[in-house]
Amino acid sequence: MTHSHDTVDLSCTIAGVRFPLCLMNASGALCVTREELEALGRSRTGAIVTKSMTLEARTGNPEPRYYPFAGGSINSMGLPNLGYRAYAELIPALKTFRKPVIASVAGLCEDDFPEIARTIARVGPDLVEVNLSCPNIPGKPQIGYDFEASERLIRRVRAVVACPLGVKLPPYFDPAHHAAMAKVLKRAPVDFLSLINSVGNALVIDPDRESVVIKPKGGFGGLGGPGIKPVALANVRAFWKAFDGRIPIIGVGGVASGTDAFEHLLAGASAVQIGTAYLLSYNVKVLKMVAVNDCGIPINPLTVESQVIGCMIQGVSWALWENRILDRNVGTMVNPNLESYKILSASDMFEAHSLLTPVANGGQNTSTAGIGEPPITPTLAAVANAVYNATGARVRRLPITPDVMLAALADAKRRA
Ligand code: OXC
Repeated sequence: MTHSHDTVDLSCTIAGVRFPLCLMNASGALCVTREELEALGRSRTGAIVTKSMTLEARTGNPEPRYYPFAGGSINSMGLPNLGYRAYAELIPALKTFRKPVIASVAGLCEDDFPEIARTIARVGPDLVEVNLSCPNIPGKPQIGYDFEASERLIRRVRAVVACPLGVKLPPYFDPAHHAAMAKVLKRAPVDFLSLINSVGNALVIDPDRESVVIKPKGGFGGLGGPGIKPVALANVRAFWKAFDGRIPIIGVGGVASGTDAFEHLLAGASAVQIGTAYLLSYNVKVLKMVAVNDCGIPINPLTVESQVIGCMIQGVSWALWENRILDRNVGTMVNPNLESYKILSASDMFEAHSLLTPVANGGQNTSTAGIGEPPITPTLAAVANAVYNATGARVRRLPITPDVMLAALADAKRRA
């Protein structure tokens, strides 16, 4: 990094490949589909990192499989991806965005890795990142914890890939393991390291529901977000030392601010990837809402205001979370329970104000006015309009989840 009078140069070079910016997405979050990858291409990210690809397309593990909470997130996505053939077709188009494309390669068994890598390397990604650390495939241990298997696998992939090759490792928690893996990586060898994947097989429990929060593997999943930053920094530092600073490291884990990224650079990283925080950046959050209603002269304003605020909560819940899936043949709702039918929770609560305009409604003194639907329905449009005012993107689908936001942003860009 260099600093001149009025600009900061945040470019970097990894294994001979120049990155216009040393910040990029981490493989996993919002980099599965063509739309998501193209959105990265249009964005200012320093590279486009694909979701880890497997031999066949995968829908991934059953829902719920991702759960954000105050300390970060837990996931057990189970490698949902389009399959390597689809990415082989996509990569040439992604290269037109004129920033490095990193193809992340995974597999369900050792033989998958070289097979995928051979084909993918031919379509010209700038770098290949071999994922040795997905914790979420039931019955498949993380390869990175088996040093012999890792070495065998890297050698086989190395033999079929000419471009810079790196590995995405799981976190290690003991210097003996850092040393053992560093030996493997020097022998194999690789050109760069991505450190770290999520902290595997963590468990988050919701005490109110007396239940784990994700379904696959009995609730065990990969931990991401702010809580894992110290573990990530320790791994970046340990491998930087083991290689005497002679291998480029991409730091991943707990990066949500410039300071977090800077800490990774201080630990020894040349670039930084952003996972959980990138996913959350497309989450729409309502911070404050004011509802103005005219329902005549309320006999008990407090009750009416409470009713209005309740309606606003329902409206925001509908706008941002509730996704009722109907069986089109019989018209019944097929979301089986509140695990797969999300609603607004206490932590999503916003500052809500109700203003009543106490005017006579023109009827006789005893006439009554409803205040049920009126405050709910416009709330949905108000949220969508606020999104439009903030981003310039019109959302026409509910609930406004990150994928809907991404599609709306792409649409706005096309129309511009
Ligand atoms: N790490 C991965 O390598 N993959 C994903 N999750 C994770 O934490 C996944 O798809 O499950």
